[in-house]
Amino acid sequence: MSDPYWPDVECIPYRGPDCEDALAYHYYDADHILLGQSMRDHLRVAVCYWHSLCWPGDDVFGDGTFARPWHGGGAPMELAERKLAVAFELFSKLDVPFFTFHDRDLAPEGKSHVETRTQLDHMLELAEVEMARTGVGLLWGTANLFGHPRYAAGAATNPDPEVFAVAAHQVLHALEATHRLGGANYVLWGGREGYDTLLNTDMRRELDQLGRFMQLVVEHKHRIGFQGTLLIEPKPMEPTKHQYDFDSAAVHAFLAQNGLEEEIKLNIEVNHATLAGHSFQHEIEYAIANDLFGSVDLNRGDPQLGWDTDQFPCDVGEATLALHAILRAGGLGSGGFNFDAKLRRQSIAPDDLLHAHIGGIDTLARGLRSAVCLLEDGVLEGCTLERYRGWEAQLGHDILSGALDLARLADLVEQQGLDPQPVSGRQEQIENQISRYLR
Ligand code: XLS
Ligand code: NI
Ligand code: NI
Repeated sequence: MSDPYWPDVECIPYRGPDCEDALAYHYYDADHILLGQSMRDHLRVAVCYWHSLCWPGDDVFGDGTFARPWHGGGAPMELAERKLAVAFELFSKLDVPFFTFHDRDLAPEGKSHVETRTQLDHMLELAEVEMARTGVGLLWGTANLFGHPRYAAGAATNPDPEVFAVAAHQVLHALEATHRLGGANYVLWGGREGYDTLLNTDMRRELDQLGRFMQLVVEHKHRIGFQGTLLIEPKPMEPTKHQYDFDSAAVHAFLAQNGLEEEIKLNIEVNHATLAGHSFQHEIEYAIANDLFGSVDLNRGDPQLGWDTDQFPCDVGEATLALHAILRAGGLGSGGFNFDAKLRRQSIAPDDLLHAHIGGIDTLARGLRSAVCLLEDGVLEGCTLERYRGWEAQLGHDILSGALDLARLADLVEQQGLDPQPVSGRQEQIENQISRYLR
């Protein structure tokens, strides 16, 4: 057992908004009941293994800045074991119910496929012990199909079928690992499933390969009896110029084309929504409206930078509107809020990792409290219902039921002399009302 990384920190307590202690939750009171459910169960918070434990703080211009003791000075598997101990120290000190991981975060790649598998198995055994000891569960697992040079031209969409096969081997084991750890979901993020240039790309062929890959994963999920939800995480670009899973609508079309709408849902990431030119709320609402909502990665971009900066959330208004939509749709189900978020490279103090998560979780908790009040008072329901009231009357029914064809509809307009009058959308009034509800 290695030494604790935060020896002076106990489990982060809830202390309320007036407490001055920065190492405390000011809004996230895990056991507090809202709408008949604890905040813990409403939010299903997860900490991600990769940015928080694996990433050294490098970027395309510079080396790692973090100097984590478990990043060097030992054999790869020894470092993986040290990292696991710190990971569970972090999860349990933050008192979060879940974590998320890629296969390669947990165990490094070996010299052969068999060694890779054996190393992952060994780490899974240790993870099982830590999960039992701390009570931390797995929100989702995934496979890293973008880091190794073999995946430079994609995994499932690679021009070489041998790369497809190696990716399939990797996903089979990552899926089985997730199943073994009792994961609630399994995520497929198409990191390099796209193109850098169309000049050498056969798009039809690559989309067919991706469809086949997803069908193989679905079949295997059922074969092993994995009860969790399969999720695709849309992202428009980066690292590729264009990713096929561009946004929720593009993934929706892909799923429909491959008959997979009942099998695969969406993991919506805030920063990916904005990179695609949408708002986070848009992606959530689109997924809900099409029965595709699965889970959330709650990391934001920077309004002035056009890339995936993966920052911790701090916008209570944005969290409120997302939670409002999710609660109205019946809650997260097997999904959760995963902090797929990175520190800034200058945040090199050990406790920066704690502050970052505390702030993100408190932002989410404020969003939840505000959304619950909005819902209880029916603020948005009221004005939306009112706006569509006409569709509840005879004309609306007759149009949608098919009772009127185009010609009869046109006749009716003349016979009844229809003269609909514009009504106010009241956007500013609604915005003011929401702002009064922010907690
Ligand atoms: C990258 C993605 C990635 C997925 C998991 O932009 O967000 O972190 O969530 O592979
Ligand atoms: Ni993500
Ligand atoms: Ni991302």
